[in-house]
Amino acid sequence: MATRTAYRTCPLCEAGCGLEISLSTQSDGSEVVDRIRGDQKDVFSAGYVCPKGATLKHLHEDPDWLRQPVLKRDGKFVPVSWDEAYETIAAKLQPILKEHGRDSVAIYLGNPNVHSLANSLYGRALIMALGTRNRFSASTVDQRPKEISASLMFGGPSIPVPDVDRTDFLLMLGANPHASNGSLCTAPDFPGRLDRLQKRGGQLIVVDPRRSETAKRADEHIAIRPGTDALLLAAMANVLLTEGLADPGHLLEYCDGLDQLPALLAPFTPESVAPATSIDADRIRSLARQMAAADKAVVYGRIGTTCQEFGTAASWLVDIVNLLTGNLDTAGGAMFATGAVGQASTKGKPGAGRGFRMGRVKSRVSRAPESFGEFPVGVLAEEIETPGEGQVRAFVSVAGNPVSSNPNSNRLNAALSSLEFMVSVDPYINETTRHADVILPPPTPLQKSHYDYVLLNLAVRNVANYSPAVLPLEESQLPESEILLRLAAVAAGQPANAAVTASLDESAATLMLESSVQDEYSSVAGREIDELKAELDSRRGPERLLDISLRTGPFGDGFGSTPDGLSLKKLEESPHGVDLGALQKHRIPELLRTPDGKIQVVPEMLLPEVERLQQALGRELNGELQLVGRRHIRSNNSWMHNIGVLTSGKNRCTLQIHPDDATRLGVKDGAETRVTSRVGELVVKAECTDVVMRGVVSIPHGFGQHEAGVELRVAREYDGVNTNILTDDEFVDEICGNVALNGVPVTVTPA
Ligand SMILES: Nc1nc2c(c(=O)[nH]1)N[C@H]1C(S)=C(S)[C@@H](COP(=O)(O)OP(=O)(O)OC[C@H]3O[C@@H](n4cnc5c(=O)[nH]c(N)nc54)[C@H](O)[C@@H]3O)O[C@H]1N2
Ligand SMILES: Nc1nc2c(c(=O)[nH]1)N[C@H]1C(S)=C(S)[C@@H](COP(=O)(O)OP(=O)(O)OC[C@H]3O[C@@H](n4cnc5c(=O)[nH]c(N)nc54)[C@H](O)[C@@H]3O)O[C@H]1N2
Ligand code: SF4
Ligand SMILES: [Mo]
Repeated sequence: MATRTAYRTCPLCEAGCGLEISLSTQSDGSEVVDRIRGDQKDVFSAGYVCPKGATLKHLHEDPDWLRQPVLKRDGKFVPVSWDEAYETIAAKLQPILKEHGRDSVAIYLGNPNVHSLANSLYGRALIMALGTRNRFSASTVDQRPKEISASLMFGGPSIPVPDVDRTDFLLMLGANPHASNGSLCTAPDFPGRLDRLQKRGGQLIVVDPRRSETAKRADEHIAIRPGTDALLLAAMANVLLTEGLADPGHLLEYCDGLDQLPALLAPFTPESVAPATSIDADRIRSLARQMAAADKAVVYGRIGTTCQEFGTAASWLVDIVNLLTGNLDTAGGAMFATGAVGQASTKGKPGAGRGFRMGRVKSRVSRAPESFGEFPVGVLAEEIETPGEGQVRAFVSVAGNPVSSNPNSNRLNAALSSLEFMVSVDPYINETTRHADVILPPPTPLQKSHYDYVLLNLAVRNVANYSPAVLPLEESQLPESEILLRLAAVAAGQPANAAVTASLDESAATLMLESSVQDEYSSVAGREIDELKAELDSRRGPERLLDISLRTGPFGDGFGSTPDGLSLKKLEESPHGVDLGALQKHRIPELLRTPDGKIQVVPEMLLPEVERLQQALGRELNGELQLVGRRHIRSNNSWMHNIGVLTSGKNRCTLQIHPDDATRLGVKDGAETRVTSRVGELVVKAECTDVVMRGVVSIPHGFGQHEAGVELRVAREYDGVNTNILTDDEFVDEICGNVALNGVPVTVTPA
């Protein structure tokens, strides 16, 4: 019988749904989870949950989830104590650092870091302690182009989100929220929000090379050739400008460079982009007119527009079309969320800032540009393979599975096996971590507290939601904040013990408070750090840092100056979350961080991109097909295929191919089919279906966990392939090196 109900935000994807978790007490006093369902009272998700939400129980009970560190001895992983694990790491890492310098160690941070409070707050401490330039993350197989385009335009990475709850017209490119639940747009029950948009008479138009689950339910699906979204958007902007439909509304006075747009986009007429995009010129023209005519309209682009050859240009043009149609920074358009943490107080902040720079440092081998302090993941393998000063000899992965998620997997796989030392902070022995010498496992999601430190800054409502851990740690486990801080201690040449990590934690809190009291616009400007620290009770670790962020944030209690404001205590008393209202319009100019306090409509860095786009107008395919990805509601990138209830049923890892292409190439439905790209080759079952347009094939990512040494008993058996064997580390969005995972040229033959 259930004896307790706990509430917890689901940390698995960006939607952040509220969960209601029923537990019962066993005869030995321990608790087990009986059931997980949507929390009807959650202020944001109101009971919505997808099939993955309930599997937090399965993750917690998964026998393959490591409960204590493991160390590789004679090629086999054996359990060891935390002390032994860290001693080994120190013994291996320190000599490499001493002999070859800080850059000889690379670090990769994967996607779950942004879904973990501890990692969002302490990942940086580890990076600083390592002191390497060779930093990588999943961001460069994901949203980096959007971060760059937004930073160039607005001076900082403020990314506008579509105001789905109030818009009348949503033009969605390269996103499939019916599977993904949305991204760079935190919106629990995204599908329900789209239904409501249509029910109130609004329109949803989906642009995608595949008739995705979202496209099927849209008012219209427009099939587009992969990689050509920037051309479509440039042509729409061109129509708006030439037909006198462009009107940025209240933003006009904050625009710098608007007058350059007409000449710049003149070559991109609907007629000129029609062949490349394979969208009718008349439809492009009417789409622009529809956007202009709608009272509240918004363009939203996601993975299909960022993980492609022209990701940065497409991301920029999404915001240009929103700007030109008067839909940027207004209700029902593209709006800026005000997160309760992670943003400084917004009161009274002037627009001017230092602006955005990238490429200050270049990677050693192929001179790829740094952005946000990271190199693109596409160059990781060559940094390991290429001898010479600065060669990467040791590797740290935290919550990442790059062998599965990064391009040219075979190459990266081989590179990782050549390392002198590798340590992974990860619960599983998978394609990547099997190469590690030591694996440090985090607690399960039910054993961690949660606040979505990063993604609530991209939500369609202003919301704050904290959940304490539901279940206690086992004796053999450590909190993930402690795991990361101990690793930081070792990297800094200090002992990995609780005294050292307590002092690192103290410094983190002091630093955070320092930057607030020194900020003249902060609610605690000029106050004493010790006085503020005294107010933080006995909190330590992520909870203390979160409390500081909340209290000094835009909705915070200012440590007493705004007594009704937010604090962690207030969130603890609100298990269903705190609703802070609809997104606020007219955040511009206050949020701009450009040097002149204006929107850079035509960032100089993008001028060569426009030229590159022009060259793409006349491009033809040499009889190759273009490979794109896809997601399924019961997947989560590469790491949840070990949960049987999520992998049961029909095989999902198929090559979708249009029946006309299949006939032409002699490919039979259900038959083993060979797919070859510049870098790799694999054999996969074909699924002949007209959901993909002619000339396009699709394979989902995250499958193919059969490699020797992988200890995932369910996932190993799944009949799937790793599509990133085909994706190409040299096929990138040139401006930032973000990998073009979509639109990869491939040939297809019967196997
Ligand atoms: N072809 C193709 N490739 C893609 C994509 C695509 O669309 N197509 N999508 C890309 C995108 S958007 C992304 S974000 C990347 C993701 O790329 P990655 O982040 O590299 O890969 P994930 O599959 O998310 O792997 C997450 C890892 O974190 C571990 N993990 C899970 N929870 C925790 C935790 O709480 N703590 C720690 N320490 N570890 C944890 C898991 O065991 C797993 O090893 O993949 C990219 N790759
Ligand atoms: N169930 C589930 N949910 C997830 C994840 C997961 O793996 N599974 N991963 C999470 C992560 S890390 C992320 S980043 C988000 C991603 O969330 P989404 O961006 O919604 O990702 P997808 O569902 O892959 O949808 C991308 C769509 O882009 C289309 N596409 C491919 N190439 C192009 C192109 O050139 N142009 C256009 N217009 N479309 C193109 C594909 O056909 C596909 O339908 O999902 C998150 N949520
Ligand atoms: S959509 Fe599913 S996986 Fe994502 S937060 Fe909600 S329940 Fe969790
Ligand atoms: Mo992602």
